[in-house]
Amino acid sequence: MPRFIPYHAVSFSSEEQIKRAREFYELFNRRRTVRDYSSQPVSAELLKTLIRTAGTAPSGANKQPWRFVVVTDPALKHEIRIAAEKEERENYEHRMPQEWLDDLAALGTDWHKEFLEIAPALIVVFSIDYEKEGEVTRKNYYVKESVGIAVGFLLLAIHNAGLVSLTHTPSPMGFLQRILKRPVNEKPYLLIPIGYPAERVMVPDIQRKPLDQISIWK
Ligand code: IYR
Repeated sequence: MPRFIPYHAVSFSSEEQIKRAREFYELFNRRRTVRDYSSQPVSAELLKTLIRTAGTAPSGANKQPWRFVVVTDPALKHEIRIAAEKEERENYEHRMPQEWLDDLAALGTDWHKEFLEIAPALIVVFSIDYEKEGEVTRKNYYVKESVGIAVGFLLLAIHNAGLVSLTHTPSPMGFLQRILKRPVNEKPYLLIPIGYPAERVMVPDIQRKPLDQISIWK
């Protein structure tokens, strides 16, 4: 028999609801991906709370198929940077088709990834497709969706705390499993540098699609 406990919704008047929804939107509409970091440290205490928030995400059959590996050790960050730049250089110079490079031109990205060393912390997110319990293999469900939602929560928690982040996707990412010594059932999903922006940081002038382009009402 499943065990159920009472759920108490947080309740607001409709005015409060609208105000809270607007404020939430305005706060997160200010979030931008930042690629230039200061080396100012972020406390472990703060990082733990941000990861706890990510861990509140819903997941397939509540398997919570994620692992957040926090890297602050300069030698490890250096090793990750060298390995990521090796792959990314190959991507930018040989593997990415021209159309992709053209699409990235507006963002000004290239294979140099200094931020992997300068940012005070990297959160490397791993997705877990299955768990071994002795001889038995138990698989997880909707792993990509679940981890994606958890990362969304993490990005909002980071922004809410006045920090900045970047969803970095070095490809292929196998080197993270090797450098961070994670088991074979943990697959690198995303690498998130986190910290404070460099002084006078600039971000690309990009626009968000308006509501009528992202929603359909019937
Ligand atoms: N992984 C590369 C390239 C890259 C790809 C996309 I799609 C972006 O939105 C940004 C970058 C990199 O991290 O530079």
